[in-house]
Amino acid sequence: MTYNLDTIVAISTPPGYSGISVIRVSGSNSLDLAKKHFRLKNNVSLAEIEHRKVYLGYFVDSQGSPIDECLLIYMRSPKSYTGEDVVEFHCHGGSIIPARVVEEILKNEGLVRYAEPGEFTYRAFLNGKKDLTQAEAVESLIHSKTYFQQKNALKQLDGYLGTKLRDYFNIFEETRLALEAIINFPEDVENVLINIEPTLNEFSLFLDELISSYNESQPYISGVSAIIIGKPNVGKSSFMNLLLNNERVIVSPFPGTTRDLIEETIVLEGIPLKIIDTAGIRFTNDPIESIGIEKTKSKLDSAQIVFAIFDVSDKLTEEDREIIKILRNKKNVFVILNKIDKGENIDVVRELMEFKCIKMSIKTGNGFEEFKKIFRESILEIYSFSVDKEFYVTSPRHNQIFLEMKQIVSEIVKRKAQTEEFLFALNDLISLYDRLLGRNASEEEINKIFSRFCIGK
Ligand SMILES: Nc1nc2c(ncn2[C@@H]2O[C@H](COP(=O)(O)OP(=O)(O)OP(=O)(O)O)[C@@H](O)[C@H]2O)c(=O)[nH]1
Ligand SMILES: [Mg+2]
Repeated sequence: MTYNLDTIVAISTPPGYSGISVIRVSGSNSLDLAKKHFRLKNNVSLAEIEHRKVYLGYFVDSQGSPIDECLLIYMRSPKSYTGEDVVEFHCHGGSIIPARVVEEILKNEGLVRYAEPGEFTYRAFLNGKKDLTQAEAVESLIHSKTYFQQKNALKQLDGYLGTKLRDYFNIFEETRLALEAIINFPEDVENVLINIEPTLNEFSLFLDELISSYNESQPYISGVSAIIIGKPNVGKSSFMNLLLNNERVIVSPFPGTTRDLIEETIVLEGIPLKIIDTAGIRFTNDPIESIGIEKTKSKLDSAQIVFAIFDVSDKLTEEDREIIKILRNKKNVFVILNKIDKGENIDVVRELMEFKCIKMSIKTGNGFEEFKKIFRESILEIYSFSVDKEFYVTSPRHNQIFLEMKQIVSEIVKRKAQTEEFLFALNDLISLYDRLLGRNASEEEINKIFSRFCIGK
């Protein structure tokens, strides 16, 4: 994407039936376009449009015929999202109106063109309204799947990273200037004492915190892989359905119903789970079912969490014992003693005591709340998430920069401050900070970030 001064337009709300739809225009022709396409209720067009005032009227085509009743808001440069003159038409949604509004605006050839994906935010970044981490936060916020992600993205949007690092980097910058003077003009500069070590040490601790927060946030961002296993007919697909809260997987009273792997993504207690329902593990001559069982075993190897289901109302079979053996080699196992509504065989409970067990009736939903509670507590323990940090790094790009900063800092604290080597290292550190905020990020890097955006953002 290259920046030019074209005025751009796009629909900023998703397509489809909705109460309202927002059409956003940004650039120097916005105000003229608003004057041309907006009429007040009494059919009078506005000679002057005030900054940040809401007008009720009509969006009209070039002949002055109304297309929709709408609200108009004008935000004068630089006090707008993009930093340019911005006009928003809040029209009704649906398949016709937003498209017609844009179509009419685009008929003003040479004055306006359709925006590229992410172009509004890109302009906000180039006009200094947002640093790169804040621009990235817009995308994270929109695509948040969990409250965790949303909460962090909002802090990032607020400029958390830039603000937290600014104080350190002001000191690094001053030090760099002083060092340059000392090294380049030793005669002219009085002996200045550079004592940057305490700041570096403190900064190093802060980096540790950021880096560990990234590792901790990963399960909450990319999700955790989970698998449901058990012999045929114990209720695996019923459990998957309960988690999905719908009838996605076929359930039947006949063993062997699920023959292939069924994969879904759900959010369970704030954790995104990529969860697989499997064919029951048993000894079978059916070649198709055997393939399913082989696949189950291989998926089981890579799964981070296992939900193993047993029928607590019946006796354990050879197949159950096979599964118990497998479970002994797995971490993060949740054993579900299902069909408690049909009765409880105390031998089953005893044989499975070594695992974290939850008695349940998947059919009636009894025990599901208890299951979720145990799941939540264990997950917090497994992913060391007990201390709530102020902020979690969630972007791999940010984490990579912090790792590189950490490496430089670890090396320079060992060096003497008054040397050229120290100055070079300090330069590298500062240029990483600039890269983080997008001040000297490569065009390729910037394009990669904004290509993830959708039109209208
Ligand atoms: N009574 C009772 N029946 C249940 C319970 N959970 C599941 N079932 C029944 O058990 C039968 C098998 O359920 P499924 O969910 O298909 O079991 P599965 O483990 O996926 O079976 P396969 O795919 O064949 O391996 C169905 O008739 C369910 O209605 C429960 O808690 N209590
Ligand atoms: Mg099944």
